[in-house]
Amino acid sequence: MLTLYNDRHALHHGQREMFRGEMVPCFEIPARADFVLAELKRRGLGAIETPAAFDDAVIARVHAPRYLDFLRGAWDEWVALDPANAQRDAFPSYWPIRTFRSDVLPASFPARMGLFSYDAGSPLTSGTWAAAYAGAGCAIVAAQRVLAGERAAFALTRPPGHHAGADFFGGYCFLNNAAIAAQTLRDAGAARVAVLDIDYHHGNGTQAIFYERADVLVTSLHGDPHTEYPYYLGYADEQGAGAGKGFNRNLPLPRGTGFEAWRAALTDALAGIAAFRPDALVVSLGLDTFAGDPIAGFTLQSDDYLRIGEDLARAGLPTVFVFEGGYAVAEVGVNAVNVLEGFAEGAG
Ligand code: SP5
Ligand code: ZN
Repeated sequence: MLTLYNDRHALHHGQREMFRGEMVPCFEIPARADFVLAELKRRGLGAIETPAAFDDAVIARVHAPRYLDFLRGAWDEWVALDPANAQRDAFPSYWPIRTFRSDVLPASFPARMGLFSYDAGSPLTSGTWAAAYAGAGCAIVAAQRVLAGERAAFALTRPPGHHAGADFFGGYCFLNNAAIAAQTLRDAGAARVAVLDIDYHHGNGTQAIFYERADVLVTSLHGDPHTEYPYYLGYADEQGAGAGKGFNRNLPLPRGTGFEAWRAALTDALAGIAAFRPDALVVSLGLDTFAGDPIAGFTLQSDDYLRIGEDLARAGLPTVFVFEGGYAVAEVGVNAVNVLEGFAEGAG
């Protein structure tokens, strides 16, 4: 399988994140992508390329211009607040919850940082924009290559994307790579695109971006938000709105779910996708469903990821895989490549 690798991913390198009142070492670290790349090479799964250049217009069709302006300049504004900030990751301190305005763009950088985010767990670093932008390029080119006839392609990038909405970051995500891939497929002529999100956490950003659209079906399998991050979205009764009514599908599963029950939900998800008759599939490939994941609660084993790849191949669709979560760093390479190899074998 063709891989589009973001060779700038390590420019995003958060040190610590807020967790229950203390700053703990980041889970979303550069080594994650390094392990996946090393495993791809070790198993010789296919060509690995880095896009030299790409047309970035689609990014502004997914994300709001004022959010993109903010992200592009955020690090420089953070350092301008205080030169000592050059040694500290940027975090929001204020958020406009209900009753506050979001139409006014404050001059204050910390105020804008809160306007464009929803948690304190997603450090913004000196190279976050460069890494996220290059990663979006990998998603764009992966989609283009699939449209040009590749059976599948894998965007190997970080930071991840599925929690990022049209105008906010959070959940370690800044640009929504899966949404950007899906929009690229639509713009190039795919009439209907399905996004299947198998990260442990609900893909709230992807859901929100396509919630009122009937051309992109979003389906997500994830830990029940009653107890699991991102808590405020991802429930089964969220089925889309307006023209998008019926084109969003959430399959929340209880913490502790094992592969048998998880796979039954995948079968259900794939049946819904088949009924939609999409021209292409985007898979938000999170590996934090693994039993050994430090921040998640399902119990999948490494071999199970081969079966997932085989099941996905049976959908018979041109497929773009986008790397999302997965924090058992030493195993994330094997688990990711197991999905891709299972798919490649299943696709014949
Ligand atoms: C892309 C992705 O998987 N984002 C996940 C963001 C989760 N952020 C909240 C993490 C909560 C950390 N819990 C630590 C538990 C330590 N035992
Ligand atoms: Zn996740």
